[in-house]
Amino acid sequence: MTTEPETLTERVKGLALATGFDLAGVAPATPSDRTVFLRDWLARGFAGEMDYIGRRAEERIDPRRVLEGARSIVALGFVYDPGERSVSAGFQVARYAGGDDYHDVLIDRVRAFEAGLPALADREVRSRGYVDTGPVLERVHAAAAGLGWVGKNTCLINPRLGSYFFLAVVLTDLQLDFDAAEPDHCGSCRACLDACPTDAFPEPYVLDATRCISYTTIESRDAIPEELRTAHADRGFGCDICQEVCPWNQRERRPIPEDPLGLRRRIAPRPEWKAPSIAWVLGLDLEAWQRATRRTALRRARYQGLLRNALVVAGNSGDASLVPIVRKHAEGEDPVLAEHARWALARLAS
Ligand code: B12
Ligand code: SF4
Repeated sequence: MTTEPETLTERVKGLALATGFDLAGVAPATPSDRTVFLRDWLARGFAGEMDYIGRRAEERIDPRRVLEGARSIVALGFVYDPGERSVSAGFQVARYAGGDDYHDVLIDRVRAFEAGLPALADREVRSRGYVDTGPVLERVHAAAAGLGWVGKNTCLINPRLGSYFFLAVVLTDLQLDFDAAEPDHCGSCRACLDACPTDAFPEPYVLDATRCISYTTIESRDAIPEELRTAHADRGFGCDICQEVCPWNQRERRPIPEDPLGLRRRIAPRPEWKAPSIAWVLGLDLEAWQRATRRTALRRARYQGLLRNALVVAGNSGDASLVPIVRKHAEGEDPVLAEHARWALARLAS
């Protein structure tokens, strides 16, 4: 039996999997109605304080402005959910955080992938790879590359693996064969829209980030809007609710791929972040916070942000034993923390 010689695209995808990624697909490096949708989203004010998105909007809309001569985008996926259910621990941390920061772990893999391209193409290759932080709409291109569909919760969902996976993209001047997009499998389901406690979806497929718990607890440097605080419940950093209720994330549907490089182990939450108590978080001084969040994605919320979130969680806990430590923050010098602490004390008293 003879085997067909592999195409360049097949070799490139093989390299991506060998580098440690679970999913790889290819999309054209062109704008689409989906990338243009960003203008609408920004105009509606849904980015909130995330000014960086608007600043490079035109690059996000057209990837050829990011890498001149770009022809293809290789979209890469990496499953992060270690298969453990979230523990309601007092202070809940989103599944993706709490271990080694995925940006650092995966950008290393992206660089290794890029380094392997010239040998496959037998020429110099121009490429630009990103994990999260580049001016690229990763979900849009990953959907076009067949890695999954953008669900009503705006997450990219793979029919086999669900949505608990990170994305990376590599823009390149290689002309590769494009994959077909995955059709939308949401159907009449609206579990995520109904479950969101802050009503962050003004309509299906559209997220108003300013109401999303992931934004209020990680991105926003402001006070958490008072009308949203109760709905935060025990969520102290990020939120997975719109993914937890999604039928495509039910365990029996989702095999966790092999992990020969041990990357998933590194990203999995460290013991102290699996079930942190509210009192422990509220008691962290700056030095202890630095130790506990070293090389994790939790750093993004900063010290003040994490304490602010913990005060909201404390206010929602109904746990009167927290009053003394909350009172300490109410009497502290930071006005944002003091205001959140006063709110928490009032809630605990009621
Ligand atoms: C800013 C940002 C956020 C913001 C805003 C999220 C948002 N939905 O826009 C906040 C802080 C809220 C956030 C939260 C989260 N994020 Co985030 N985030 C980003 C970031 C940096 C940019 C996204 C962006 O440009 N948003 C602007 C909107 C307009 O674009 P978009 O959502 O990407 O895509 C739009 C189009 O696809 C379009 N669209 C597609 N199909 C259709 C169909 C119709 C009919 C319509 C109208 C529109 C439409 O609508 C989408 C949503 O508006 C990306 C990384 C990147 N560079 O892309 C990560 C990224 C999207 N985030 C990620 C993750 C993991 C999360 C969280 C799960 C973290 C957590 N547990 O707390 C949550 C999920 C919340 C949610 N439901 O989206 C992953 C998503 C992986 C995946 N499988 O989807 C990414 C890709 C990071 C990464 N490299 O892995 N995030
Ligand atoms: S919960 Fe239902 S509507 Fe929401 S993303 Fe999943 S399948 Fe789509």
